[in-house]
Amino acid sequence: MNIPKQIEEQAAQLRETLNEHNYYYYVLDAPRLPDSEYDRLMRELQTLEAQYPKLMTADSPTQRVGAAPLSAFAEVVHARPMLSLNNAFEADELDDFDKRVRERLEVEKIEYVAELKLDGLAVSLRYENGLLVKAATRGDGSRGEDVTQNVKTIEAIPLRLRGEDYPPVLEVRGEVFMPKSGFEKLNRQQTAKGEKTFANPRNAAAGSLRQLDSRITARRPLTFLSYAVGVVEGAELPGSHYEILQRLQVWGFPISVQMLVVQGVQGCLEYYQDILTQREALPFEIDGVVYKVNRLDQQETLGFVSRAPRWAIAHKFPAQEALTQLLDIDVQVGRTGALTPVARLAPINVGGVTVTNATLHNQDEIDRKDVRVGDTVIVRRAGDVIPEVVRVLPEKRPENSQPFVLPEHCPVCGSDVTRVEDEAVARCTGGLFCPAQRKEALQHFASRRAMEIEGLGEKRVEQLIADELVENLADIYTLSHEQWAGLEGMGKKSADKMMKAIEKSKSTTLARFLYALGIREVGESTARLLAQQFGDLEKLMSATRRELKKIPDIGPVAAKSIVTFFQQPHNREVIQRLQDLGLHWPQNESPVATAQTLSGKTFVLTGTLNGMTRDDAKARLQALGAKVSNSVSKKTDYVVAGEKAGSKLEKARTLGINVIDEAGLLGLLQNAPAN
Ligand code: 5U1
Repeated sequence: MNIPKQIEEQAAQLRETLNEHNYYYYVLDAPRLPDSEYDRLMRELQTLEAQYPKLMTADSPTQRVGAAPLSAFAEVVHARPMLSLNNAFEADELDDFDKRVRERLEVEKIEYVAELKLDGLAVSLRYENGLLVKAATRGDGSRGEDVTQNVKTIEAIPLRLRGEDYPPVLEVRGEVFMPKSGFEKLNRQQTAKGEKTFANPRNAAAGSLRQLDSRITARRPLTFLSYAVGVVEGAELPGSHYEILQRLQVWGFPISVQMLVVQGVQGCLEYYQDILTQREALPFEIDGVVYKVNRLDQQETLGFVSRAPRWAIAHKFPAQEALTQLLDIDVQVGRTGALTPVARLAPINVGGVTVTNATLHNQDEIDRKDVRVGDTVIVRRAGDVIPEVVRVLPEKRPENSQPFVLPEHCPVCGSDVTRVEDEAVARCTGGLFCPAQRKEALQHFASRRAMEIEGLGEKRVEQLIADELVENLADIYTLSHEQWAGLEGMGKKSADKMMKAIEKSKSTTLARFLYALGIREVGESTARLLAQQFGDLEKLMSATRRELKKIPDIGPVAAKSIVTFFQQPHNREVIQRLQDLGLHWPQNESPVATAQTLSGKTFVLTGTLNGMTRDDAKARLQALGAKVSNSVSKKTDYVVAGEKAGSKLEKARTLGINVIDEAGLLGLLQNAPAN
C-alpha cells in the first residue's frame, strides 16, 4: 500500500516529538510535556504504524515494547575490551594510586573527573550512522551477551543519536540500573503475584536485562547513565574525559549530574565525603565513587594492566550487606496486633553501623527464604529502612535445624493468632486485652464515632499508659477524679469535664459499642448492621460463622474475625467488666422488627451528604430492606444526589431514573432506626 506523503510526514513529526520529549525527560531531567500528552502522541503514532506497517522505523519510540522471545543470547566479541576498575577502600590506598599516576606522568598534581559508581550492570552500546545496532553486556570483558532487544526497551537509551555531528561509528559504555523506587515497586508486584522477589536493585536490574523475553524487560523500571566511550571511528573526540561526556549528553545520552572535575587527592576525598552524605537520598544505589584522570593523552600514557586502567580507580563505600549468624527469632506484636518475626543476629558492622536485629517480615517470607535459627545469613542495610535478612547460606546450616513457624498464641497476651487467607500478616485477636495493642485500642474506643469520650485523645491515652493507670479498656471507667487531675497538664476543671464525658459515654448504642471494640473488619456500617440484625450483644457473641455469613454484606473474612474476637476469653472478660461498670444501650435495635418499606428497591448514593455519611445512609437504607449499589443502571430505582454529584447524576438523568436529594432521602428513612 502506498503511504500518502502527508501521513509519512505526520509519523516523522510524531517520532521526532516523542524522541525529543524522551531527551528532555531522561537526559536533561526537565520534562516538557505532561505524561498524558506523551501517551496521546504515542498512541497516535502506534495507530499510524498499525495502519501503515511500512512506516515503522528502527528508531521509532513505539519499538520499546520488546520483541519475540529468544532461545538464547548470541555472543558479542567486544571490539575493545570492557575494562574493570581497581578498588580503593581506604584513603591511603587512594594516596598510593595518585602517587603512582603522578610518578608515571612526572607531574605534580592530577586533574580527575569524579563520578558515582552505580550499582548496576555495565553495557556497551554500538551506534552506526546514528542508529543503535548492538547492545552487549560486559561478560568477561572480552565477550558479552547480545542484549540489543532488551536494551531497546529502556527509554533512557537513545535508539537514534541526536544532531548531526556524531561519529559514524560510536560505542558508548555505561551502567543499566534500577532506581530504588522502581525496585521497591517491582518487589511489591512480585510478592502480590506470589513470585520471587529480588534481593537488591542490582540483582533486579541484572535479572531484568538478562531476560530472553524482552517484553518482560520492557515492563521493568530500568534506566541508564553513560560514563565512557569504547570504539570511535570516523571522527575525533575532545581531549578530556569531561568534555567527551558533555558531548555524549548532546548526542542523547544521560550522564550523571553528580559528575565533577576535582584537583588531586584532596579534591577526590572531598567529593567522596560529599557523596557519602548524599548516598541515602540518591534515587538509586551506588557502591562508591570513581576517579578518572581527565586528560586523554595522560590516560593513553598510563595505559592499563590486567584488564584495569591505570588511570582510574573506584573508591568504595562501606558495604551494605554482610554475613552473620542468626542466633534466634523473636516475635514482636505491633500496635495493630500484627505479628512480626525479628531475627536476632550476632552483632555485625553493615555499612558503618552495628546491626543486631533484622526483620523477617512474615511467615511467607521466612518460608520463601527458608530462614532457620542457627543459619549463616546475608544481612542488608540500605538507608533508613530496617535491616533485613536477604538470604541464608544453606551450605553452612547446622545439622538438625528446624523450620520456623509463628506461634499460634500471641506472645504478649496469649490470645489466638489468626491469619486471613491471602494476607501475609498474622494477628493477635486479643484487641481489648493485649498490652501491645493497648494504646491503639483505647484511642479508637474513645474516638468521636465510637464511645465519643470528649478530651480523651492520643495525648491523654499516652499519659494513662505511661503512668500505668490503665491495663485494659475497662480501667478508664474506674479512674478517680484525683487520678485524672493528677495527670500532667490536667487540673481539677479538666478532670471534672473528663469524668462527665466518661459518665456520658456509658449511655450508648449497641452499634457504637460494637464499632468501639475495634474488631478487625468491623467498621461503622458493619457494626450498625450487626446491631440491627442481632439486637442483642449476647446473641452476637455466640453467633456462628455460618449465621454471620447469611447477613448481606458480611463476607467470610469479617465473619471469621468476629467469631474469633468473641471467642477470646480475655475479650469477653473486658466486655463483661464494661457492662458491670455501667455501659448500656437500648435493647432491640433490630431492623428485623423494622418494616422493610424499601424492600426490592435499588439505590445509588452520589455526592456529599451533609447530615450523615454515605456509610450511614447506606446502612439505614439497607435496614429498610433496600439494596445499595455503586453504579447507576436501568435497574436503579433512586439516585440520591448530594452536593457536587458528578457523572452518576448525569447518567441517572440520561436514563430517566428518579433523583432525590438529601431531604428526600430523610423522608424515605423516617422508618429507619437512627444510630
Ligand atoms: N562512573 C563510572 N562507573 N564505571 C564503571 N565510571 C566507570 N568506568 C568504568 C566502570 C567499570 O570502567 C572504565 C574503565 C570505563
